[in-house]
Amino acid sequence: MTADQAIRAKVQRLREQIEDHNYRYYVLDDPQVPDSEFDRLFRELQALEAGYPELITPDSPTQRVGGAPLAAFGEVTHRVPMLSLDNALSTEALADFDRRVRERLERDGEVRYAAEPKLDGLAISLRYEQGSLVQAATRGDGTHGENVTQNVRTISSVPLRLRGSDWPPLLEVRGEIFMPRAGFDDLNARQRASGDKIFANPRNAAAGSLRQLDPAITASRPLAMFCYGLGEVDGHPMAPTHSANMALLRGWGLPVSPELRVVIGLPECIAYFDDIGARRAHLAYEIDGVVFKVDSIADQRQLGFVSRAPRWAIASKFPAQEELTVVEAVEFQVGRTGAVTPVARLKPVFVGGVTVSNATLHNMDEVQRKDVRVGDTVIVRRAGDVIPEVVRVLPERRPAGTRKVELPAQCPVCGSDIERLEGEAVARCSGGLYCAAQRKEAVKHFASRRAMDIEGLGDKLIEQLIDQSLIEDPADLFMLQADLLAGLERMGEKSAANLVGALRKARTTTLPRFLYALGIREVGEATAQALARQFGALDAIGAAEEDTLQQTPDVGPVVAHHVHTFFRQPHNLAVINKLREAGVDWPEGPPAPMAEELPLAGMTFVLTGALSEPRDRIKERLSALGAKVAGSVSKKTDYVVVGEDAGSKLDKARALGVGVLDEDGLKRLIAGDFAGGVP
Ligand code: 5U1
Repeated sequence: MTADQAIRAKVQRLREQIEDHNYRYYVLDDPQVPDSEFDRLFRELQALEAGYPELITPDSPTQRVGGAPLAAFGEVTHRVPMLSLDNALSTEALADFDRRVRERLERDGEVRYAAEPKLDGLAISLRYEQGSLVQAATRGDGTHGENVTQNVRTISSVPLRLRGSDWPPLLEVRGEIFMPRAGFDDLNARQRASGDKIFANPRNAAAGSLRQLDPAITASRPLAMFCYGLGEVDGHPMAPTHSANMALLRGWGLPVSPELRVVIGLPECIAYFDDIGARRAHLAYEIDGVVFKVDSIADQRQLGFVSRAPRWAIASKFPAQEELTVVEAVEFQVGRTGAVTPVARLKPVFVGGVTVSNATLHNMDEVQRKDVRVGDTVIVRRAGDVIPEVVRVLPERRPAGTRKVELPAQCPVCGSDIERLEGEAVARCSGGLYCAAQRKEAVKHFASRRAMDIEGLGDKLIEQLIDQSLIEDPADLFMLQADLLAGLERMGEKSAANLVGALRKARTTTLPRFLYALGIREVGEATAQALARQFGALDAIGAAEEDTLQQTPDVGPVVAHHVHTFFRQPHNLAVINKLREAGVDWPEGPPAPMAEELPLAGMTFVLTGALSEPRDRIKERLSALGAKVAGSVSKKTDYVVVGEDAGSKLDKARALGVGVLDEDGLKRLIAGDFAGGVP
């Protein structure tokens, strides 16, 4: 084969692969590879076609927007085409975009951009005539989409009629239909329970739910929508900027991203991208980047389009969150409470901005459900700071001779029997503190920031201390001498002396921290605080019977049972005595007033923005006064406490009429005249 023929063959092969993936992704809603793999093939084809433009054909996947419409839905023609976006995969690419925009506009100063997250969903066009929703259509190939009106009407966030009366008589809005994470998890749990298909990610779940021929099925699926653009508009002037247009849409009752902001120039674009990237894992829905649009509509007109994408917008993408790799081994890790977790050891792969070589398989039910085997090619996913996980296996790539993964009968660390109780997903090593793995995890938990907060005592050091039998339990930590510590790996005299100082300091603690540090099953920080408040003293908690323990707010029979059992184990009591003898101490007192008598009892706070103290400390203080601290704002929230750069939570508080306090206001509230009630 000549070099020319080889290139032609390569181009042809790439087109076939892309078409095949496109068909599975867009038509069957059943992709075989992650987006990153598809993007890679697409970019490879684009690069080859750029080098050999004579090979470009009108039917190349690079020359069209999306997949073919499903035959069963009616076809809709988009009079104003539905565009797609060019991608920027690096800061340099974003800077190039900004430079091109400024050059084309012959602008000396900075450009104003509208910025918002790029949702991982399905593009949609809604047509309102005289204020009523008359049609909803998918993008399809950009000019012809599918008529999914009946299905979209079932999405509660899409208004069937616009609010007010100053809207254009003809208004087409474009946006994204998506499935929030919580809804996705619920849907998959329901699908699993009924033995139906499990969706690989919220995007596929949204697409699969919208493309149902029976609208009753769509109605049962938790879909949502945000609007991000306009199509055909007639009979009424719109605003001169994109951001103002979005504000108009919002006013007419259409959902628009609460994260939409106007940013000025490249540095603010980058700051916005970084901020959304940092908050990405905590958003209620999945996003895969940020879209920047030139805000001025006049500037947008001047910039125009190139084939399928506008010159005035760009999608800045986050690094891929899903990648393909191979399972090299499946091992079993033992946690603090003895839980035995299967872990896939992977051929290292760069995903979501880091190299991943391990992924959790959660428990044996998951291993069996996903049927992960050594040698399998798998999709691994890493979202934000979440632990990487195996999404699914690619069965067509399974080599011959693989075997199902079995739960070992004995603990891989201490050899004790592994038990799996009837009806429980989790298997446990029965070795207790005999098991070095459980001891290591117990000591790590004991020393952690929210427990005894022993500065400088990292995981690696704890592992050395246990492996070399220098400590048996947390109490032994307080006997450690600087000269012994200085001889350990990665330790010097200075860090050893610092650690001894930190241990001395950590001896004085609080009862809630000490209780939490003990690592009693199901006793998190909030429960430890509640128990400490209820009983006032450790011995009183240890002596309490299960029904007395249950009188503590939020302590049910399971927690009460774990606490009761813990204090009936002689080895636990021995460790507590040893800790007391080593000088670990905390103030005790009489039982606190009943929870409902506390000054902030029954109140719910939400903390947001950059606060001057760690959130944990503020949370601790509010809990001690009887308040709850929630993660999101709702009508039930009493106060949102705002620090600097507070974002969407502050907006939501205002929208719902929830009280807003700055830190001074909170201090006044805490220190204030409770007898007179709270402001
Ligand atoms: N957030 C957002 N996503 N998204 C997708 N904005 C946005 N704009 C788009 C697309 C395809 O297109 C514009 C050119 C209207």
